[in-house]
Amino acid sequence: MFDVLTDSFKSAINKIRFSDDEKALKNALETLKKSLLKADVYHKVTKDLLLSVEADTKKYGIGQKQFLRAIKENLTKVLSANGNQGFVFASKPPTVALMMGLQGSGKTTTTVKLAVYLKLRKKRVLIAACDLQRLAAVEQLRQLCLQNEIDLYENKNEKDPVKIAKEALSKAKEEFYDVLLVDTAGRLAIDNELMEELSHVKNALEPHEQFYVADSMSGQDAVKSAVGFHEKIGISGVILSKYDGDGKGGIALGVASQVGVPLRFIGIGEKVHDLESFIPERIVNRLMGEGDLATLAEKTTTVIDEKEAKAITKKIQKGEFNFNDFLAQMDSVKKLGSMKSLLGMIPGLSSMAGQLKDMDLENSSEMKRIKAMISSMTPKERLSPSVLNNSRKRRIAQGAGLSQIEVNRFLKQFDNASKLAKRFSGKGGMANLQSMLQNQNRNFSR
Ligand SMILES: Nc1nc2c(ncn2[C@@H]2O[C@H](COP(=O)(O)OP(=O)(O)O)[C@@H](O)[C@H]2O)c(=O)[nH]1
Ligand SMILES: [Mg+2]
Repeated sequence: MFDVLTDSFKSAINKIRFSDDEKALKNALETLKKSLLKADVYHKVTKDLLLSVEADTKKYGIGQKQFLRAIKENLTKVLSANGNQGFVFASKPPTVALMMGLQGSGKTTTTVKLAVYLKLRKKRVLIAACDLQRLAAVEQLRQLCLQNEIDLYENKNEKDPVKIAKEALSKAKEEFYDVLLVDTAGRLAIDNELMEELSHVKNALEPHEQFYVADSMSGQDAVKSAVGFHEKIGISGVILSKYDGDGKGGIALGVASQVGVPLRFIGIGEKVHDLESFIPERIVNRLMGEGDLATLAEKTTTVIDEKEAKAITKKIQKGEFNFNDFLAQMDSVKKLGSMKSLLGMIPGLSSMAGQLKDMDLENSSEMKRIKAMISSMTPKERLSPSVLNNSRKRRIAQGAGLSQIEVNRFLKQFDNASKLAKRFSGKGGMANLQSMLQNQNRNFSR
């Protein structure tokens, strides 16, 4: 997700050798400047960053390592602002978060994404439907909540968002919800009526968080409107939506310093799992192409139960991994988000992420075929892949509407995959995986 920015930093760092002179540093800074501006990083942010990187590199001594250190430290500063990081819970539940933004910025989607994010972390979340401006707004929210099993508070007979917000807060308190997220109305541009409505809702709720959802695709305008909301109502964090649609990505670098509040989350797709927390230290590592194992591990533990993970590892080691396990694993992986975003978090593999097309595992034709095959198997076959003889394979092919060649190919792949998994479930698993993927990558690019 930070492909362009990561390339910017890499190209600059490569301009400096192990130890070097001022001319090389100038050259590297010039390269960095050009690529940051090309990535649409705000000019003042770029300028300030370059000045401090230059000063610090000189202080540390000119060399690649020192340059990298200066970039990392100053980047962390640029990305940080006073305030919370990620999602912070109030000392006394429910934590109340007001979701604000212009119309179409992604408020409703982001509200549901955030609810799903918190639900995966075992929190009870209630959403309040306080956008009464558009007829379809509540219906959209209702559908999203239904699909994702999120509780929604709405009141069809009430026209006043302030009253609905208050009712929702009472419900959240009485029923011991951990979090209340309040979806609000937006306008095409900031206007007094909108601001007044939001202030009333805010005063009624006294929320712990006031999130401003800004559309990455509107570039500097997104930052400007965030500043406007911050001045008029006050915001405690920015969430950048539609970051996936912004090919450059530079906007994320300017939010904290330009608005003066932290960037808290980034929306990277239309699906509910496409939301990532923005923790400056971790993001800096990712920007440098060094991966972010902390976020990856955190994500994995939210979707994979520890006990289940151990059981699976045991099965794999014994060579007992079967088709039921396979389906369960696929379901877990799906919840983690896109393959591309995951690769970006693995050290050494992040450069691959940019080359990968965003694989949609769930909807790929391959996945559909595999699911069709497995659903044509009997329970016994799913448990013990080894019973699959030719006549069984023929039956499965017919049931799934595929050729026997395809079935054979899948079974062979499954067999290889379980052998591989067995190898990786032992020590050095990650290193093996890396070398395998790197080999594969080499084969792809040939
Ligand atoms: N690609 C992409 N689309 C998004 C993202 N967030 C929201 N959207 C889309 O943006 C459109 C407007 O979103 P919505 O939540 O209804 O905006 P609202 O008017 O602020 O509530 C919808 O089509 C969403 O699917 C995102 O992170 N990535
Ligand atoms: Mg909405």
